[in-house]
Parts: sequence; C-alpha cells; structure tokens
Amino acid sequence: APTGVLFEGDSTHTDTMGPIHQQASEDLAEACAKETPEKEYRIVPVWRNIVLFAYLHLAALYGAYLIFTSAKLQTTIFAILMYQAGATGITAGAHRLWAHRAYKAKTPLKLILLLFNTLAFQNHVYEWARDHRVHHKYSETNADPHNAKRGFFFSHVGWLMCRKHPDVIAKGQGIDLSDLKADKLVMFQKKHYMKLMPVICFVLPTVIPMVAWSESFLNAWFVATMFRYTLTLNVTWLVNSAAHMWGQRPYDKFISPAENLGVAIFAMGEGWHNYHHVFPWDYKTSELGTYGTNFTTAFIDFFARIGWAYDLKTVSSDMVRTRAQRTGDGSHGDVWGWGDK
Ligand code: ST9
Ligand code: ZN
Ligand code: ZN
Repeated sequence: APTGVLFEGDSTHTDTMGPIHQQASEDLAEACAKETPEKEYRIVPVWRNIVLFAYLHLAALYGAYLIFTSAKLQTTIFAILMYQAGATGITAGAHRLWAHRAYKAKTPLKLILLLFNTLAFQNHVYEWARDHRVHHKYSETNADPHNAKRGFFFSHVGWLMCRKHPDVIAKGQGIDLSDLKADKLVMFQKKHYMKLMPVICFVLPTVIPMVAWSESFLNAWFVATMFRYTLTLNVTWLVNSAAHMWGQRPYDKFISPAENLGVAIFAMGEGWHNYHHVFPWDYKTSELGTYGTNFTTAFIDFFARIGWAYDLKTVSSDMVRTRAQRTGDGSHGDVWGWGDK
C-alpha cells in the first residue's frame, strides 16, 4: 500500500493530517459506505437522552428568562464564572492536555482541570478523549462519532441521542489509549465519575448561591445549573457543527473544519478549527497569540509561567506558512475574515 493511505487492516498509516491523509479519509469514507450500506445501518434512538436533552434546553430557556427577571446579579456572575471554569476543563483539560497531549501538566494543575472538567459533565476525560481521537483520525467518515457530513443537527447534538455507528466502535478499538490508562488521576475520575459528577456539576452550583447570597432554589437551579450547563454544552457542540461547516480554510482547503471567529470567542479559542485539524498537537489550537479569542492559551501560558504546565508543543511559523501556501484557500493572514491579506 502507498505510504499514508488508509486501508482496512492497514497498520502502517500515520496521522499526518496532510492532503494524503485527507484523500485517504475520503477513500475510507467511501470504503465504509460500501461496507455498511445505508439500508443496513439504522439509527437507534436513545429515548432517555432525548428526553433529558429536551428538559435541559427548556430549563435553560427558563433560566435565561430568570436572569432578566428575578435572579440576583451575583447568581448570573457566578453562572458565567462556572461556565468559564467548565469550559476550561474541556479546552485546557480534556482537549489540549489529555486528548492531544499538546503540553504536560503537574499534579496540582491536573487536579484543577479534572475538577473543572467534572463541572462541565461531558463524560469523563477517558471517554471524551477516546471519542475525540477517533474524531481526528477518521474525521467526517462513519467512524467519526459526530460526523459533520451527516448534517448540522447530527454533529451538534443528534449523535448523543442515538447509538453509535458500528464503525465508530470498530475503528475506535485501534486507537491507542495507553497514556490515559497510565494516568492515575484520569482513571480516578473515570472510576468515581457517577458520584463526583452529580455533586460537582449539579448539587454544588445550586447550593453555593443559596448559601452564600441567599438565592432562591429556583433561580439557583435554573440559572447557575441548567442555563450554565446547557450553554457550555452548546458552545462545545458548535465546534463539531458550525466550525466543521462555516469559515475560512487558510491551512487546508480540502477538509471541512474551518476558522470560525464567533465559535473561537465563545469556545475560548477552539473555533480555529482548520488550523487545529492540520496541526492538532499545537497547545494553542491556533496560530494566533491573541488571548481575546483564545482564553485557554492565556490559561496554559499562565500555568507555564509558574511551572505547573511544561513541554508546550507548537508549530514554527515557517512550517505553517509553507503548509498554507501548499494546501490553503488563500486566506492565510486574513485573520478576521475581512478579505484583506
Ligand atoms: C458531550 C460530549 O456533550 C461533547 C463532546 C464534544 C467534543 C467536541 C470536540 C471539539 C474540539 C474541542 C472543542 C472544545 C470546546 C469547548 C468549549 C467550551 C465552552 N472508541 O458510548 P457507548 C465502545 S456528553 C472505541 O455507550 P452506544 C466501548 O466499548 C454530554 N470504542 O455507545 C463502549 O463501552 P465503554 C453528557 C468505543 O451504546 C461501548 O462501545 N453525556 C468508542 O452506541 C459502548 O459505548 C451524555 O449525554 C470509541 N470512540 O451509546 C451521554 N465509543 O464506554 C451521552 C464506544 O464501557 N452518551 N466504544 O468502554 C451516551 O449516552 C452514549 O454514548 C450514546 C451512544 C447513546 C451517545
Ligand atoms: Zn473537529
Ligand atoms: Zn482536537
């Protein structure tokens, strides 16, 4: 087999994320489609999740209404801070540290990130990182858990409302997770997740406003817990949906992930998704140094300064420029999408 081309059972390929890989991904998508024709693959809905997500979103809308009508200002500020903490547990923790190993962290930073990550309740780090590694390796094929080729709704939330495509589980079995298995703290979170998560994501964010500034139960539950949690989920999901559809492709025009400024701002720097799929090991998940669109980078840089984060991996500007010239859509340097180069 030619180097880099993915075939069934080919263990020689590497994850270069280059155009060859992209071509290979397309070949693989075709191969998968042939292996599992649509008529054989049926969507199996998971009604428990559908009902829970429906409740969450209705509750979050009510929470948004309460913010403007009866919640105390402290509760809204607290909800925003909890949103940022949870988001950081996903971006700096599950994503950049554990899924991609883009930097290393000392135990105290890992503990902070695991606390924040549990607050975000997007499954434990082990499962999140496993699905995410599969997403990168088999991006936009049936083996991608949130394959954006199946449309906005599926890649946003639909994938969490039905059983996984058999290819996700089959291909996922080939993913190396030995580093996660060797990480005692990650395995601790996995083991105790069903005790830790309800307390950290739901109980504490409701009780703290009630005890600390005498907020009512209803305001605390619907604003600090339901609204905050649902917002974190949806912003994260936008990386899988919107940032896999809309935006510029300065680094690789042959893949769907795009540079999406709006998503970057709300997702703390994770909307620069064309860059991220091309250079997934860069701890900044973007070429830019601007903290305004990348709070996560500021967070990691701060901990690097005090020595709790180290071995930060990045990409030289020469390498980025060469790649952009070779496979980009010509928008490299046009950071804000205004067309000026
Ligand atoms: C949530 C996750 O929201 C969101 C992730 C988003 C990722 C975004 C990435 C973007 C980049 C980063 C940007 C960050 C931006 C952050 C901004 C912040 C503001 N490989 O899953 P099961 C096997 S979660 C290998 O049950 P079903 C495995 O043996 C929300 N093997 O499949 C497994 O058993 P076990 C809250 C795999 O039955 C077995 O299959 N959580 C793989 O089809 C069964 O696995 C929920 O709502 C794999 N990839 O069910 C829960 N996958 O696990 C939602 C599976 O024991 N999930 N296997 O080893 C579920 O209920 C179910 O997973 C399901 C599928 C119904 C969706
Ligand atoms: Zn992606
Ligand atoms: Zn990633």
